[in-house]
Amino acid sequence: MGEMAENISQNTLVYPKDRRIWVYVNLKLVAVAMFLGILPVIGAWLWWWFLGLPELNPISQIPDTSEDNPIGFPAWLRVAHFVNLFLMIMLIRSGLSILMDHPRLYWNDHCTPGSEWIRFTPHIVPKDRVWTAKDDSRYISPWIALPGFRHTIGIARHWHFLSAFFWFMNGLIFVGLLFATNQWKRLVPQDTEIFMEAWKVFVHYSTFHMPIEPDGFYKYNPLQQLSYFGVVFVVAPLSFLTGLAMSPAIDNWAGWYPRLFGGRQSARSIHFLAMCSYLAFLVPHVGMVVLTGLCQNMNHIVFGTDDREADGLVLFLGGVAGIVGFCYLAHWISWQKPRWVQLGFRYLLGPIQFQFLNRLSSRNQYSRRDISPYFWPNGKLPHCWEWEMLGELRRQGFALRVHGLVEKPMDLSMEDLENLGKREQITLHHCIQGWSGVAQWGGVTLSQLMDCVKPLPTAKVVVFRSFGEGHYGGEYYDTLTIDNARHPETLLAFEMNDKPLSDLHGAPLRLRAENQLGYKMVKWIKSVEFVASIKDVGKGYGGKNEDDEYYPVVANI
Ligand SMILES: Nc1nc2c(c(=O)[nH]1)N[C@H]1C(S)=C(S)[C@@H](COP(=O)(O)O)O[C@H]1N2
Ligand SMILES: [Mo]
Repeated sequence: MGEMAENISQNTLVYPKDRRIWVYVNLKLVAVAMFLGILPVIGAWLWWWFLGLPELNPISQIPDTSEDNPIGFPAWLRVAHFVNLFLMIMLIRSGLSILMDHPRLYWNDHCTPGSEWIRFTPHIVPKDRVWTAKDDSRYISPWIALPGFRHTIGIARHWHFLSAFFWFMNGLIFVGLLFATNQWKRLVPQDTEIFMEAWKVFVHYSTFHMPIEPDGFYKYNPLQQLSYFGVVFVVAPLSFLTGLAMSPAIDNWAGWYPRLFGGRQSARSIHFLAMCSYLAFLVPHVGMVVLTGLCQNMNHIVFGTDDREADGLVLFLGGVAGIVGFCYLAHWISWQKPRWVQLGFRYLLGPIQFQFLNRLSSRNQYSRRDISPYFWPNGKLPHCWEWEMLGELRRQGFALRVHGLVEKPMDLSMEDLENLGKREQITLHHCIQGWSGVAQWGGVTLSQLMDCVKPLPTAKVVVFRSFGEGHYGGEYYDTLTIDNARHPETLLAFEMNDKPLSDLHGAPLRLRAENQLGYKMVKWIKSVEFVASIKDVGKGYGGKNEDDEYYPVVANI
């Protein structure tokens, strides 16, 4: 396996020897992107040479101090702006940790190695041996990412979703108050002339002619207005919507939803590009704030006043120091008190996960044509004799133990299971790390099994135990709530793409729970137990990954 010693607990800081991160992009794409980026600048220069510097509409420079126009920045706006800055930093830092867990971006849902348009790893996936998605994850420095290091996606996702939740709320309040007051007039274009005016300003900037700026206390210049509008009303909603398009519960419920963005992986790519556009916005945004009267601009957005003292700037720098302090605190909590992060997420956002996402049926079905030619493997093959001695496709000599809080505990052979009936489905698999793949699965539904063994009313949780071990050693297991076990698409699968399950993908039996992430879908299952609570198994957090890697117990986002 990879460069890192495998038998470590996540709390141990490990610097793998190979810490290379490099960006390998499809060169044609870079050329096209550079060309598209440079095109407007070339246009601006040509305009200047042949038509001269365009004259700016003088009205756009004169402050309009009439009653119905925004004057200055109210407190809610200034607070929302700062909260947004703070949460964006949290989102980007944790997002980078998530990205590095599957450091490849695609425009197709199959994620076949080599089909990515950009990768952040020097590795080319070897074809002559098993290379799991976990082998593929990269190290990222904690100076850049939260929590950083390698394969810390559990914690990173908790920070990401907690921040996303508050960021979304902050955004709703911000946009709501924009329209409840006259502040929307700063951002929303009111006639189409603004595009031409913005272009003229662009010609000025690109040819290094600073135009006379309007006082931002009253209004923005047209280019500024359009770019702020784009960030608030295009990039931000797009980030949110593409984020949702990565959820297994949503995608397997409404197949049209991820297709709006070109599929689940395109949504992930767009999510990443949206982050890039924020950063691309941030550079000129901060640059212009500095160049066009730093102290005055800072007073606008900090105190809501229009004078030139330095106190706004000073308080803002204090705020930035506060953010840096919080980043350090978040890093410390992530490594010293990771359970707090896991449980913080569970108690704050778990109820939403249960109320909305968990109820969606995974009714969306793909067709055989959609089946992925490549399906990333994950996990370690079992190496215990009970599994190794099983005959013919691991089916002979196998008996599934079904026990615990049930009326009729049973040992079921593969034949017994097949005789219960078979359901087939073609669905999109979502690994927590970021990759996906479409496959056909055939197996017996958990409902059918439950009808046989008759769980007692006290049984609330179903435990699936594996012959295999977890990433950091010890038996791999995971749990489903009784409700998720009853979903019609929850299967004990013995077939993948019309063939008996292979060793790599979980022979003889593996779980399919289509509204959940991949780590819930235990492979190489040896037993199914009904218990009263997740507290009754392992360390009590709901599964091997939940225990060791602080993954969430409900995995529908
Ligand atoms: N026993 C066991 N089951 C496991 C895992 C594992 O490590 N051990 N990994 C899980 C994860 S993270 C994923 S994404 C899926 C991957 O299934 P695949 O290898 O068939 O693609 O299996 C899940 N089941
Ligand atoms: Mo996974």
